[in-house]
Amino acid sequence: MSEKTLKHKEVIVIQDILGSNKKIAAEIRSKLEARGILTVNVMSSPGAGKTTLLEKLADRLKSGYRMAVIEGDIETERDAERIRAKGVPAWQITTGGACHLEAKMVARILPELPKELDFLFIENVGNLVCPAGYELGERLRCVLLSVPEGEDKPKKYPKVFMTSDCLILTKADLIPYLPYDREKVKKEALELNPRLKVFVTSAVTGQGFDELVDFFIASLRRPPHA
Ligand SMILES: Nc1nc2c(ncn2[C@@H]2O[C@H](COP(=O)(O)OP(=O)(O)OP(=O)(O)O)[C@@H](O)[C@H]2O)c(=O)[nH]1
Ligand SMILES: [Mg+2]
Repeated sequence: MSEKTLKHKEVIVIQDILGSNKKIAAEIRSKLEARGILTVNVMSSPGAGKTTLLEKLADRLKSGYRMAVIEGDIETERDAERIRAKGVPAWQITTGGACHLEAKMVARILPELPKELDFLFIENVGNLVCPAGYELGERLRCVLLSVPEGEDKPKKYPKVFMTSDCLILTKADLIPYLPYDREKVKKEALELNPRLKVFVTSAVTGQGFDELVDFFIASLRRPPHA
C-alpha cells in the first residue's frame, strides 16, 4: 500500500474517532442539561493547580450547592481521594496512558452520579494539547495556566485557549518571584479568543476565588438548593 493511501486511511480513522466522540458528548450534554447540571471541563498542563482549584471550590460551594467531580489521570486514584476528603463525591478515571479523557469514559460514570446535582466538574488529564480536541459533554471549558509555566504558552499551544470559555491564571502569589508579565499573557490569550473570561487566582491567598465562584453560580442560573 502506498504511503499516500496509508495517510488517507489514518485521516479517516481519526475523523471517525472524533465524530463518534462528538456524538457521545452531545448525548451526555443533553442529559446533563435536562437535569439542570452545569458541567465544566477543567484542562491544563500537569501541576497547574486543577485539583487544588477544585478543592477550594468545594470549600466554597458545598454548603449551598451539590457538587460532584470526575477526575482524569493516567494512573492513581490520588486526585479523587483529595476531592472525597473535602466531602464531595468523586470518581476517578485512569486512562492507563491516554493523554486526555474521552466522552465514552465520562458516559460510563453518568448512571452513578447523585440524582440531585448542581455542578459537575471534570478534571481532564494534565496536558495542554490532547484534551483540546475532545468534548466531554460540558457546557463550560476552563483552561488553567499557572505563573511558573510562563506567559508565552497561549500562542504556543493555541487550541485549548481557542476552544475554552474561561482562562484561569493560577498561582498568582508567585508573580513577585518570577519574571512574568500578566498583561502579556492576557493580551495574547484574548487575541486568540476574545470571548475568553479571564480570572487571576491564588489558592494560597484566595485571590480571585470570589469572582470565580460568582461566575460559576451565575452560569448555573439556579438559586442555592437549601
Ligand atoms: N504557590 C501556589 N501553588 C499552588 C497553587 N495552586 C496549586 N499549587 C501547587 O501546585 C502543585 C500542583 O497542584 P495540583 O492541584 O495537584 O495540580 P493539577 O493540575 O491537579 O496536577 P495534575 O492533576 O497532576 O495535572 C501542588 O504542589 C499545589 O500545592 C497556587 O495558587 N499557588
Ligand atoms: Mg490534579
